[in-house]
Amino acid sequence: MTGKITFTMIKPSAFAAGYTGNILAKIEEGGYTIKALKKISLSKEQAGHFYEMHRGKPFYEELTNFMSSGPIVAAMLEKENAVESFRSFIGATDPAKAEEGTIRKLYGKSLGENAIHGSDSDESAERESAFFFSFLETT
Ligand code: 3AN
Repeated sequence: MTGKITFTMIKPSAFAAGYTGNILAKIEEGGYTIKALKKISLSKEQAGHFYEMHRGKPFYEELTNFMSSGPIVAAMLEKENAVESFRSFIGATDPAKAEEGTIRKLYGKSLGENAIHGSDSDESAERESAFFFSFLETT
């Protein structure tokens, strides 16, 4: 049984480029309901906490520097089979390999600056949503 909730972030490069409106519109057109939404800036320490599972990997420094380089937009989304469907909806991690028409293909620049995040499991979706949103913000 898979859950109905996933978590996403519009990354600093996509926010700075002014793609937020287009990306949110595409997400809604894709059938995802926005359950919670906020624009926020992460400190490097907070970004490090969010990406804890990648600590020690070669790209961890680059990733946490980038994710704390400017505002992001965080959202909790609802749809059947949310995690899996949203990951294919946004496209492959590397925008160069992402399917035509996906958010990462349209708005991503590189493996690091790939426009948008999508949770990789129901457990991650829950943890990541709780990282950004309180109970009151999701009801
Ligand atoms: P995804 O976000 O598609 O689940 P992961 O979990 O492999 O991808 O990686 C987490 C984040 O780390 C990605 N969103 C991507 O921006 C970044 N990342 C992954 N691999 C690299 C890399 N080789 N160089 C720079 N950033 C990377």
